[in-house]
Amino acid sequence: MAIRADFHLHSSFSGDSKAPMVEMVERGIAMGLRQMCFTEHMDFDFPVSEGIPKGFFEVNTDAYLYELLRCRAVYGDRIKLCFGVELGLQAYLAEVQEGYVNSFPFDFIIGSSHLCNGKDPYDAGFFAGRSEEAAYREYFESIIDNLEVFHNFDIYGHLDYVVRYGPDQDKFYTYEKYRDLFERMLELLLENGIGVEVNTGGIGYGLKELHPCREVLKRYHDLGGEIVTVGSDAHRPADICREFKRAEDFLRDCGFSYYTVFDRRTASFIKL
Ligand code: HSO
Ligand code: ZN
Ligand code: ZN
Ligand code: ZN
Repeated sequence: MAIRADFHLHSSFSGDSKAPMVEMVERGIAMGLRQMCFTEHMDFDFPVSEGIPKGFFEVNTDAYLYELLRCRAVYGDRIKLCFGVELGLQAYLAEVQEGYVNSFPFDFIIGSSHLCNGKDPYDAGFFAGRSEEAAYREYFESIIDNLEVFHNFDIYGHLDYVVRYGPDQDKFYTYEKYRDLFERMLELLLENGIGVEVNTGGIGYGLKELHPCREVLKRYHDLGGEIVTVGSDAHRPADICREFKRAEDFLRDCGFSYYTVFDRRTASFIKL
């Protein structure tokens, strides 16, 4: 059985996507999906820079929900459409994040690290003047900082997102090098019932593997972790379900015989 739910999708309600929601939905139906969960960007206090004006990654959640409900009315007999958000986490924003997630009837919330101590790994400056390993460590440490103060989300998105942008990406990246940090991260995820996302979007950046790397997902499984969603992180119709066969093999190899979907913040499990 193929994976028939894509739980990480953007449309034009995200600052960095131009794709109309209806085009995403039509492509999802054509690909044979049974469920799609939109997870538009909501990154509070994202730094302003060239090409990123104030509020760029802050979804207009009312407008987004209105369009999602309209799509449900049109396509609801062909596909289940879920109301999600990708919340860009920063530890000092814990209260703002808590208020936001409680203000809308979300089905699913991804917590993601797009910033690390206020800096964007997407900018080359994040890596300048230090080793790649030092930059990756700072990023993983900031995930731990987030997990120590905020838990009101369902899964951590693309746990090793930072390697997309490193000078050598995942060429020299191993679980071993960051073992101490991953162990703490996984402990906090398990303690708080937060799952791990298999994000296939990194392949488009030239990575060898999906997010997170194999050892991280294996270790999450071996420690008793059960919540694993799959998402393409598509920002345009052509990327929906991208590398999903690979995600299926990856899940099996890490010990999972199912994947997870969410409805009204409640998990259910679908056999692979
Ligand atoms: N957060 C985006 C990538 C990015 N663009 C960071 C600018 N800064 C990933 O969807
Ligand atoms: Zn994006
Ligand atoms: Zn993201
Ligand atoms: Zn995303």
